[in-house]
Amino acid sequence: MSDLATLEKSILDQIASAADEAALEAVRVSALGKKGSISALLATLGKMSPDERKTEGAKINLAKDAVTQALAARRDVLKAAALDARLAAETIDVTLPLRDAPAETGRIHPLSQVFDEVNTIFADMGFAIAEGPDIETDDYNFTKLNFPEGHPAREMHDTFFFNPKQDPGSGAGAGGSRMLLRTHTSPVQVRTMLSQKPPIRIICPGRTYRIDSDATHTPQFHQVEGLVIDKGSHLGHLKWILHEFCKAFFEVDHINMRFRPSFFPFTEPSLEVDIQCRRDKGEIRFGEGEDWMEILGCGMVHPNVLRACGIDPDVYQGFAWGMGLDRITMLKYGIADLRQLFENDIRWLNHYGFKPLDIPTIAGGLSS
Ligand code: 2U9
Repeated sequence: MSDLATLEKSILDQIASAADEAALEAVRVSALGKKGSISALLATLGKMSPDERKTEGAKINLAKDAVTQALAARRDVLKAAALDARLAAETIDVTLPLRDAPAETGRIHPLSQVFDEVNTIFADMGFAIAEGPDIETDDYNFTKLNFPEGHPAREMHDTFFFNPKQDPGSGAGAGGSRMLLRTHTSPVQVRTMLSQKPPIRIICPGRTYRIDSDATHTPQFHQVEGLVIDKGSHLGHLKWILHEFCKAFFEVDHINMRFRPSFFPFTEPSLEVDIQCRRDKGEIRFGEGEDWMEILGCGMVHPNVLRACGIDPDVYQGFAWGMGLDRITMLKYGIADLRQLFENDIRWLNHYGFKPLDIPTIAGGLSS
């Protein structure tokens, strides 16, 4: 056997026994690469006589073609084998039990769900949602809302005040710059009135703080307040809005409401609102029964408040309301103890919480 025939046979044997594509590539490089054995033979042609080059060149090129074809054929075989191996390794067991999809895991806290429900109802009526900081000035939290100096709600037992600034003139009353944790979301309405021209239609949901801690109070709680300012706003509009809200929130077609006179510094007249209900073995039903339950406070915005916020009370009037979200969450979802809302007990949350995709909509039903 000639040297060329021996070399060709040796290369074809290596190709046939290459176990994978990487081994095959190594054989290709050792034969046809720049420093490969066949390339080296081709390089010898330059030194041969023209006749010798013709015969030897044809032989070497035949060997090169045979090697090239064998490489291509083996590559196809190895590729197909690699694909078969991958398909075999990646088969899935369709009988395995399903894992919870991400959208099914975790639960939305009932309070968060109620925030979404309330926002959805008022947004559907055309209200914008306004937010503001939890840390406020005495001025925005009290003074601009017509709380007279020395009003009990300003006292230390109600309000979380921050330390006064070093300047002795920055106490609670002096300039109203002393910082505090807002005791209601009303400063958000103040900020809105100072920055926007009427008509204004906003709701202000958020966290609020008071120094109060017992079975029915937590130092941090949640409110939603509403404000409408326009030239012809009146108590009839307020009554309609609250009536529609209560029906939508408690998901009943009919509800009786009772408006009782009350007092708040920021509204005149001021009213407290009860809804009719039936208490039955620890369960409460709305839209029926003989009992009344207080759920919110409201009134016409006091002219002093409008004036303090840059709105002329001789041109504009408005109404506002406020309600505690923790309480209406407990009422709607049958939660017996307020403190459960704040405990972050995962077992409780799995029971009372909502699925992440149960997003409340007016059309789709709020809690269904
Ligand atoms: C501005 C003017 C008026 C907001 C109002 C109430 C009545 C009210 C309580 C309900 C339960 C607070 O969480 S609670 O204890 N709130 O009764 N809130 S009117 O009136 C405003 C607000 C802002 C500028």
